[in-house]
Formats: sequence, C-alpha cells, structure tokens
Amino acid sequence: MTAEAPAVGIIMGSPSDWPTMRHTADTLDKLGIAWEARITSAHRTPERLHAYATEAKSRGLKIIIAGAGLAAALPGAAAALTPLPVLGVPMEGKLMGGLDALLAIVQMPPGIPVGALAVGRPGAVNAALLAAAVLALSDPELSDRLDAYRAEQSAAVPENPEDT
Ligand code: RP5
Repeated sequence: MTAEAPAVGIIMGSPSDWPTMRHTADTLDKLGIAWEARITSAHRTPERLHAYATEAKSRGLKIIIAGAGLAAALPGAAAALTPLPVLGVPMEGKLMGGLDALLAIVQMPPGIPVGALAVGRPGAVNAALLAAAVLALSDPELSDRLDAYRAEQSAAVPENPEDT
C-alpha cells in the first residue's frame, strides 16, 4: 500500500481470504498501483459492504477486486451497488476445490456484470493484472510498467526444461 490515493479497492469476505488476496496486493505493488484492502462480507457485514460499495466511486477508486469463498456473494453484491468495474476471485479449499465459489461468482444475472477470474492464487494475481490493463488505457506510464512486467515474465521462462 502506498501513500497515494488508492485506485483499486481489494475487498474480501473474511480474514481467511487474505492469504490469497494478498497476491492481488503484491502484484499491484509490483506495478506501482495504489490499493486499499477491507473485510466486507455480503452476509456477515452487509451494512459495511453497502457503505463501502456506494462510496467507492466518489472516494476515487477506479476498480474493485472482490475475493470470496463458499456462497461467494460478495463480488456480485458489490457490483450491484457501484458503477465501478468489479472483478471477482473465487477462494479455493472449500467444496470441490472452490468450484462452488467459482460458479457463484461467474453466474451473474444479465445486467450486473462481474469479471470472474480463476480460483485462488492464479485469479488473485490475474485480477491485479487485468485491473492494471484497464487502468493503463488512460495511464501511459503504467502501460510502460505493465509492458516491462510482461517482458520480465517472458525472460524468466527457460527455453530448456533442464534449466529449471
Ligand atoms: C466467505 O466465507 C469468505 O469469503 C470465506 O472465503 C468463507 C469462509 O469464511 P471463514 O469461515 O473462513 O471466515 O464469506
């Protein structure tokens, strides 16, 4: 987290989601994108979620990334309360390795979209990269940093499997 006003709000249903969602935060840090993180459960703290989501745009946030497990209503409930783009990350380790949360997040009714990512750490990382790609459309310096991130990632992949 930086002193800069956060562009990305990372929300999650439980403190138990943070070990996964911290990969979102770490990836945003690598790209120099300011973020904030909050526990806001659709079921356990609905008033907190309502306040957070309805105030998010006026507070200057640009994108919300929501991680949740089990019934995983958080991303959809947040999307219903804000015009900002909402990306959803299903938590793993619950029923069928997180298939429950994946289906809950991806099966939104038409009219209120959630950008559903992969289950667990891959989705948490990619949510940050997808948010970065959207923000980079209006931020040339971030666009350069994202290009550099991807070039570095490519360079780190060995061509010969025996080099790993
Ligand atoms: C969901 O229930 C949370 O997103 C979490 O993934 C899941 C379990 O929560 P805890 O029982 O670990 O607090 O609301």
